[in-house]
Order: sequence, then structure tokens, then C-alpha cells
Amino acid sequence: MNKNKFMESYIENLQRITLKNFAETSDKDRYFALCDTIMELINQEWRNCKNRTRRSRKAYYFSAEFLVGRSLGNNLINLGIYDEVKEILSEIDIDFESIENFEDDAALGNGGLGRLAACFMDSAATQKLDMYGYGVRYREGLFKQKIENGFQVEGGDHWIKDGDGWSIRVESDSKIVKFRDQTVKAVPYDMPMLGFENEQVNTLRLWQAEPFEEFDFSYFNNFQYDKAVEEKNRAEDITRVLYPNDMQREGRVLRLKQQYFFCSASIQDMVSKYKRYFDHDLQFEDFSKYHIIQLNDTHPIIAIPELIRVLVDENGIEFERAVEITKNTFAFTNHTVLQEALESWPKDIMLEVCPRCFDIIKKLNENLVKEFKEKGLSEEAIDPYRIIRFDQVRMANLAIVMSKSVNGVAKLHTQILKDDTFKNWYKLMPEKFNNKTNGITPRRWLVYSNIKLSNFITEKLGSDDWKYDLTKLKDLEKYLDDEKTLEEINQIKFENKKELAKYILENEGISINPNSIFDIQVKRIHEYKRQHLNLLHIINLYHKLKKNPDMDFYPTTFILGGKAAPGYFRAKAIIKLANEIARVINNDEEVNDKIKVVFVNNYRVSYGEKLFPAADISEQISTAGKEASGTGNMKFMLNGALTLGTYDGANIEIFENAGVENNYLFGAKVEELNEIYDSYNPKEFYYKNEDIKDAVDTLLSGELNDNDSYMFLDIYNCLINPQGGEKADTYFVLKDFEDYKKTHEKINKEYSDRLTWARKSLKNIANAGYFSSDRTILEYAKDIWKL
Ligand code: F55
Repeated sequence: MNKNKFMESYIENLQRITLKNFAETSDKDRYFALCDTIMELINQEWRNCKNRTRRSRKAYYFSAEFLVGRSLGNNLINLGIYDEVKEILSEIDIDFESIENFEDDAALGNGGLGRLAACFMDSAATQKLDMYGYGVRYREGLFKQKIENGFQVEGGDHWIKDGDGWSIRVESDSKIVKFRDQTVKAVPYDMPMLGFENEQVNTLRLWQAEPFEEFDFSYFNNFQYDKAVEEKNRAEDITRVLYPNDMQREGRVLRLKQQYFFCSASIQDMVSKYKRYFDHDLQFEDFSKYHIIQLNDTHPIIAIPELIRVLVDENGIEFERAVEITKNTFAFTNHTVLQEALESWPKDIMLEVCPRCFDIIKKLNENLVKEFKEKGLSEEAIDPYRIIRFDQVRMANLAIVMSKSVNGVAKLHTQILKDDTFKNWYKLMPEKFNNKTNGITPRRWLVYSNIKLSNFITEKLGSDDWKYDLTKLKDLEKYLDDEKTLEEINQIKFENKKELAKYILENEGISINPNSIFDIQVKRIHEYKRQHLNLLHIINLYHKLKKNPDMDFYPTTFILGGKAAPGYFRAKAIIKLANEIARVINNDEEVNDKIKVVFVNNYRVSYGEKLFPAADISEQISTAGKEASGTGNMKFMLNGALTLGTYDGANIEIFENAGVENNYLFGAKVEELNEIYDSYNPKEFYYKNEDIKDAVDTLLSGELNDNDSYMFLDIYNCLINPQGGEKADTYFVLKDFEDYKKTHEKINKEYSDRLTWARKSLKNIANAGYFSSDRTILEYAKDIWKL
């Protein structure tokens, strides 16, 4: 990059878009001008990539969510010009951080599933894989969380209200999407996905719904302006807002409309390009030679009947042939074993949204049933396989029949899919099933967010090759017994903790001690993730410190954060509980130099970038068997935190790679929980264990105040006093409490041996290489996509 040219074009852009003199421009102006300048810089390479890959085999990642976060810093890192641009800006007295903070997160996802898609985009480009992302351009991303009097309050997230510096509207590639009762225009917005220092620029294409005709002039001419506006709104409603549920299907018509909307537009886009670029001897049989579609969970599965529809209805292909082509085109990833998340759509809703797709699904179901009957299976034996049963379309079944690959996202998770969730399918078609353990991009989650550690690694390894091949971190092990290195590791962590402490003081108004242990749990709030186990333990610890002020105890700061789905009462109760515990403890002068509790407000990608580098302990405490993989666990590990975790999801692989002795494993294993499932009685634990009783009773003792919301009663009830046929403590919080507590005691003791701790930390960093999404995406490319 030519520095002078960059500066020149930046100033020019700034003045052109604002019509202001430089001194008069705002941070917002400066941010958008910088986006423009960077977009100009990558334009050529982006076009080159588009042209070069026109006729190549490509992977298409279909996802209802891409949780991209901010792009400025990450794009500069991937272009290799982060330091230079910072310098250029400081030469003209612009503080990079303040314009960086102007950027709103693109929060077009709920959590892990959406963030994984974003990490995959980064890694695919970095590995020079031609992968295209297809999704939805929600006008409102995931709601903003505010905390009022300890309660979560949701606010809007109109993330593009000031503009969108990272997208190009490609009007000419618009598609028409037809619903039963409505026809809308799908307009693509393309975001560049940059590879790390390698000139590859892939495309993330997000579709926005707009009225087919801007104004229906028949209404207009009849002076029915409101009718005309109504139609416009009805179209725009489709992509107005991201549904804020994770792990809970949403059975609304509008949700299926969103799904069909982006899937239909994407399939049309693929087919029309195929016809455009391959037209000399068009063979639709070859479609699957050039396209492989990876379905990110059940949300985009409607793309399957849509491809058949486009092939049959719009291109005159015979149904059976279309089915064969389709079967070779799709692959399916599952992200959860929780039954309440597996989507099924009532026939009536499907008929209301996309009747022709329902037709096709019905036919696929009939063919399947026929095939099974010919094989001699009884009606009953066929039941688990039916795509449609009791007038419900079971999306996972549709995907499994029609895909060439089905994968889980961590070893244990894939095993559970085979043994349990999809066991019938596995018996029938074992060859389809495979595992792809998740990963995270080291560019965002280390190079960008933890500059100090990143520079330190480069210095120690004598090169920055590790940024391209994260397994090279293994070479750090030669420093395991080098005291100076270990002290440096501690020092870097301390610096990061000071920065976080400053940020938390500014944003949460709570002052925390960077010399205390930073114990962090950030993720969506859900019973299976057991934030309430964390909180019950804090309550009990607080009481112990009150009773015994001279107890040997290393000061600890417990940090929690995450959003609750707006309709998930119990998750909101957990948030209230966290805030109430924080209020009581932080105001108690007898203990608040020993423990502090912070519930960080509005946890999101850009907050995570500040939290992961500063953690000593990574809390990964889900009920064994329930967290498919987790990816936050990997972000903590890569930044040198030790995992306090159950034998679940990718934690298991973290323990395997870094050594269980360098982390803190606790709790019951899946096999044990399966065994005791029917006989489990949490009351036994409650009566036998004083600490459990103390913590649980505190929910109702009056020491904590839930402002008459009955929220704490709800948590109490779900643990030991189940209501209306519910099972008590389905997530085994009380069962695992004692082991959790003991493990915390061990951590608290061992932390004071600072060098031994640093050694464990280094062990984790050095063995985090496996968890790069570069590795994951290469496995998809090799095993499934054959790219
Ligand atoms: C979003 C919407 C619906 Cl309707 C259902 C689920 C979700 C969702 O966000 N799921 C999700 O985030 N799943 C997570 O996927 C991660 C990536 O594979 C896993 O690491 C994590 O264990 C899993 O819970």
C-alpha cells in the first residue's frame, strides 16, 4: 500500500461525502470515509476473485445468521495495513479508537451458530477456498440489552441507520420471490470477506426484502396512499428483524417467510448464474459438479424443495432427475440436540407461505415411504423417518434424506447424533454421518483483539507464520520451563485485565481489581448452560466469606454476561439474579475487596473482544451432553485462560489437546446422567449438602430482592419444587454443585502459584492450534465439499 496515496484518497473521500472542511468532520464522517477508502482499495481484488471463480466449483454456505460484529479493525488486519493506517490517522490527529468505536456491530445472529458462520467466512477466504455466503440482511440485528433495576430490557438495533460502509447493493442481481399471497423483490447486498494477507476476497451476499413495485400506482391513482405504503411495509417486514431466539424454534409465518425468502433468492441466483456462465452446453446433471450447499442447521432447509421447484417448474427437468441433482448438492450441519430447537413446520403454515414447496416435500415423503415399504418395513418402523407426520414437516428428516453429508460440531456431539438424536437414520445410512469440530478465526480472536499476546507470540517464535497455520503455536512449548517467558505471560494478562477493568468501570460503573482472579462466563443465557450453577456457587461463597472473613481466599472477580431470549422467563430470572447478587456483594464493604460480581451489559462480539484476552478462568459448565460444541471456550483458551468445564462439547477436545491437568474438569459425564435420569432426585442433594441448601434457600430468604417478579421463586421451583408435571432440576445443577465448588477451591489455591499457573496458561495457548476455523473449514472442503 502506498501511504501517501491512501492518506490523499482518505481526505478526498472525507471531504467529498461530507462537503466539510477536514476540521469540521465528525467521528462518524471519519469512520465512513475510512470504510470508503478501504472498499476502494479492495475493489480490484474483489472483482478479480468474482471473475476468476465464475466457472469454478464453489461451496455455498446457507445461513439465516452471520454474526459478523465489527469489520473495520478486522479488515485492516486481514489487509495487513492495520498499523500503517493507525499511523496515517495519527499523523492527521485522528484517534483510531474513537472512530473504531463508532462502528455498530453487525449483530445478524444470536450466538454460536451465527458467529461460526462468520468465522468460516474468514477462514475460507484465508484458505483460498471459493466459498460464497448467503443470508438475510436484517434491518434490526439482535436486540440491544439494557439492564433496568437488574432486569433485562430489550431495545432496537437499527445497525445501519447511519449507513453501511461495508456493503454494495447489487440492484441488477435482484430476484423476485413469490409467496402464496405476496410477491416481493430480493435485493442483494454484498459484503467483501477478506482472506488474511492473501488477496482472496469472497462474498457474503445478504438479501433484503423490498416491494416488487415501489408504488402500486393503481392504489396511488385512487388516492389510497395508505394502501400503497402498507404494501411496501408488508414487503419490508420480511427482513425487518432477526428473531431473537436461540435453541427455541419460532413457529411463526413470518419466520418461515424469512427462511423461504433468502433461500429462494439464493437458489435462483445460483441457477441463473449457472445458466449465464455455463450456457454453451447446459447440463443440469452437472449442477452438483459446480455447487455444494452447506446448510447451517435447519433454518435454510427449505432451499432443498426450492431447488427442485426451480429445476422442475422453471427449467423443465423431470422430477426424479431433479431429486438426484439435489441430493448431490446439499450437506447438512446440526448444532443442537435440544428437542425444542429442532424445527418442524405445520402443513398449514407451509401452504400459506410456499405451497409448491409443500407439494414437493409431500412427494418426497411419499417416495420415501414407498421405498421403505418395498424394503419390507412396517408402518411403525417407518414412522421415525417420515418427513411429514401428524401434518408437521420435520425439517431435519428432510435434510438428512436429501443431503450427501450430515455432520455434528464436536466429537461427543456427533456421537450423540449417531446414538440418539438421529439413531434411526444412522443405522440406515452410516456413511453420511461425520464430525467437524468447530473452530474460531485466530485473526479476530487473537491477532486483532489481543495485540500484546499476538506480538509476544511472534517474537517468541521468531516469525508470524502461526497466523497462517495456528498449529505452529505448539512450538511455544519450548518455553514451558522458561521463567522469564512465564512471567511475561502473566504480565500480558495483567495488562489486559487492567484494560478490561477500565472498560468495565466506564461501561458498568463497577470498579474491579486487576490483581484478582478474573473468572468469566459469557454466552447466551440458558438453563442448559447453567449460569445459575455459577450464581448459586457465588452466593454460597459470599456467605462463607461473611462468616469467616479471615478465610484463606484469593480475591476473585466473577464476570457474567449474555442475552436472554425475550420470551424466556427463566433466563431473564437468571439475569435478574446475577444483577441482584452483584448489587448485594459489591455494596458489602466486608467482602468487596475479596469478591466482586459484574454482569456486563449488552454482551456482543465487540465486548467479547475485550473480555477473552483478560480472562484467567473460562467457565464452560453446561450439563454434559447438552452443549453441542461451544466456541467461546476456544476463544478463552487461545487467549490463555484455563477452562473450568464439564465433560461436554468441545471442552473434551480442549482437555485432550491441552491436557486435563492444565485445566479444571468437573461434573457428571453423559453416561452417568443417562443412567440416573429417571431416578434423579435433587432434593437428596439439597438435604444432604449444607452449602447447596444455603445457596438454594437464599433464593427465597429475602436477602435477595427480585422486586416481586417471582423470578427467584421460579428458579427455586425449577430446582427442587417442580410445577405442573415438570421434572425437577432437569439440568442437574444440584448434582454437580459439590464438585463445582471443590474445583473452585482448587483453582483459588493454585492461582497463587503464579508461575505454575502461567505454565498451564502457556500449555493452553500452545495447544489451541487445533481450534482454528482454518482447520475446520479445510476439513469441510476436503471431506464434504471436495473443493
Ligand atoms: C438460533 C436460532 C434457532 Cl431457531 C435455533 C438455534 C439458534 C442458535 O443460535 N443456535 C446456536 O447458536 N447453537 C450453537 O452452535 C454453536 C456452533 O456450532 C455451538 O458451538 C453451540 O454449542 C450451539 O449451542
